[in-house]
Amino acid sequence: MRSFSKCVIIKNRAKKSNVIFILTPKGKIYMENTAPEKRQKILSCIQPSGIPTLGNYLGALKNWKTLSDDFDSAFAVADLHAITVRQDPAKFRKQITEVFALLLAIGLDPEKSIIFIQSHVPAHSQLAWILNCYTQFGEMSRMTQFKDKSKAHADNVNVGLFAYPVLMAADILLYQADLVPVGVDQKQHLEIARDIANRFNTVYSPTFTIPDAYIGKQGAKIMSLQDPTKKMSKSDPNPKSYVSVFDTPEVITKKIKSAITDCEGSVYYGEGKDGINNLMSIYSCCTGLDFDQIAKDFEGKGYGDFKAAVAEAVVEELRPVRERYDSYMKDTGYLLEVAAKGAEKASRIANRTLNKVMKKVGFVLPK
Ligand code: ATP
Ligand code: LTN
Repeated sequence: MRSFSKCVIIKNRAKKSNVIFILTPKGKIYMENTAPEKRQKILSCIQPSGIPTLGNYLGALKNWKTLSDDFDSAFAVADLHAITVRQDPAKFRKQITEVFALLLAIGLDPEKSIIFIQSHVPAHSQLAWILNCYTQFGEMSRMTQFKDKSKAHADNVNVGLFAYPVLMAADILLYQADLVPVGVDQKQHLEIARDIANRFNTVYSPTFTIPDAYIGKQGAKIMSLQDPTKKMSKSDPNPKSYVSVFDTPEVITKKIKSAITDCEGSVYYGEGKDGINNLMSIYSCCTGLDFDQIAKDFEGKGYGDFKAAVAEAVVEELRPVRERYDSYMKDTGYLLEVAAKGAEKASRIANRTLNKVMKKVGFVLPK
């Protein structure tokens, strides 16, 4: 061990390494360059299957922004996933651009995070095919999202809808993600991604990082405003059931004021109070107040006052996102440039993993 009189550590954020200066008792100065810190990686995606809701924002997007400061991060618009239900081409094209603009509007920085469109990186489809062959029919049949969506789209129960979690596993595993920030509805899909990764690693040798879901304490499942036993969803045919992130303040206020509650009239978190519980979760995410504090603040006040406060908090939470979004949408050329750069960076990482996988399986790689 070396003794020293003084030690100064300078963090090199760009190279993710530390330079250590050591002053010895004899007055000599040593400099050491530590190996780059291995930053953990996160990846997540959102489907362009409609205008994102307050549920997407509080359950996922808001956490993406927070986590992107401390992790190596990649975020994508999952357009390939979205075609598991039929999309109108013109509307679909518009939605992909809108959701991409939203990723910038929530504050993600394309210089710090890789932000891309899933279909621009062919490795996603390629790895998904390979992983299909390491996934059992039985385990896919248990997926609750598949069961729900096949009921909702009974005329189009396609193979893509069935294999949806395998494509999601490919998204995650290509980037060797340690953490995947999602809403609670995606927990089962994360478990399958872990199972597939473990299986592949066991059949061959360690290839994939085993990912963990990151589910926020609050907002992990925002419920429908019209049926608070159901998840708020952007593809719900009833627009009153969700607040869209681009709704105007007037529309947000109207939707929250007409949210289904109960007839008890007192604000507290409790069993059988799904509507109020949901509004309390929304209010808590937007203000940072916990449930006890909210109940205290609204003691003796009715649902009218509470809903007005929730509406105001949501309007203020979404205002800056909407303003930034409006300005990004004025320059779709810029958005496409950012998407192209993002796809290039993403492809570099994804192809590295794909090549590794192909070699292990025994494919002959092109020269
Ligand atoms: P669709 O309704 O088209 O199936 P979705 O909104 O349920 O879409 P995605 O767009 O793929 O699904 O979701 C993106 C992220 O938002 C995921 O991490 C998902 O878990 C999260 N999310 C979706 N709905 C909610 C919700 N109601 N509450 C919390 N998080 C949610
Ligand atoms: N299935 C996800 C969207 C999604 C995703 C991913 C999320 C597609 N690929 C990879 C996390 C990581 C959903 O939220 N419905």
